[in-house]
Amino acid sequence: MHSESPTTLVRAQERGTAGRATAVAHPNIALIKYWGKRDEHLILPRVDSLSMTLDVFPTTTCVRLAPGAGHDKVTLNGRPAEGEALRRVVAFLDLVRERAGSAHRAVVDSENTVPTGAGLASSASGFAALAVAAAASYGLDLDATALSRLARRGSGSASRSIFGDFAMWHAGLDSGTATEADLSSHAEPVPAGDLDPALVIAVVNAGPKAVSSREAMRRTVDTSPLYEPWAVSSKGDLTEMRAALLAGDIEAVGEIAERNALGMHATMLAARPAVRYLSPATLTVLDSVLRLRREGIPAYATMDAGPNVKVLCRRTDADRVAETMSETVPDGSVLVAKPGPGARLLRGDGR
Ligand code: 2P0
Repeated sequence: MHSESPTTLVRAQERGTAGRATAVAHPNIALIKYWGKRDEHLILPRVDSLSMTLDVFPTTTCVRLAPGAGHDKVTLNGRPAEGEALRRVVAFLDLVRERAGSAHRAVVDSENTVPTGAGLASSASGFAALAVAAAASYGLDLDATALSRLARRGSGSASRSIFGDFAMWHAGLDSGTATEADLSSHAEPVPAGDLDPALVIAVVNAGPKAVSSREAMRRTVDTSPLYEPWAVSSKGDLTEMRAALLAGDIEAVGEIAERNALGMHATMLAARPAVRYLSPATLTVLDSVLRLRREGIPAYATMDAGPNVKVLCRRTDADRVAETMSETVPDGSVLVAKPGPGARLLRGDGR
């Protein structure tokens, strides 16, 4: 497990070169899902969520201040960013500039190692790395909690990728001022007992999604009669999940994660019009997961805003589970991930 303490995570002035910093962050997969916002501008969620940060597919992002430049220059995987992707990065930099009292534009260069079309979202690792690198390059000295809050403003799930292993993102205070709500909504590490988990990722379809998760969440909250009941039951799931993690009980962790994810998809299916990310291939994989369980292997599925399935199991069972997944989706690809580290600055700005 990765026990990087928040206080050692980032001291921008010590570890970043003034005006330039490079950070690395990994994606995370939620075991208790974030689905639904109560404030779209501040990205405040309706529910608490809890995730495992992965040890695969880091995003590495360099932010360099460009005094005198008239606009930000953003490159994603070697290509100039445009459209919505550019708009979101510039809006995020505006937030950092406002806090730093700086008017300098920046040059952002981000490399994401998720294989093209792997069907894994990169916004969590992307905005976590951007938050850490941008804070350091603009001279903001933020602790891990403040970085999590900042990363949240780029993409909700990025708040969790600031931390390694297991992290819980607090929905935050629902009463009081916007500032109080903002301050109270951040992730924190979650203790786990003797648990040696793996997530076997079965990529059944690498194509782009028909409905963005942002739009799908909005539609679900606005129109699904199942949303509120799921949000209520998710509270109980989270309490039980924390206890199961602490007890190192992989069966309980898996059962809770699976029911929470299926419930989230049920809310979408009941939205008007319905949002359906699960494909026939997804259901075939879910059948295989059930079969593994009948054979005595604790394996449990979770799905996000897409058809791909992540199967939680013991690390010692990961090869067997991966083999079964490869047989189940011969045209897909299968990857094995384990708990990974939190976001961090690279020393000496090395890349
Ligand atoms: C999660 N997902 O908890 C949930 C489960 C997808 C399904 O977080 O609008 O890209 O940028 O805050 O973080 C995907 O949502 O959404 C997501 P925004 P984000 O991982």
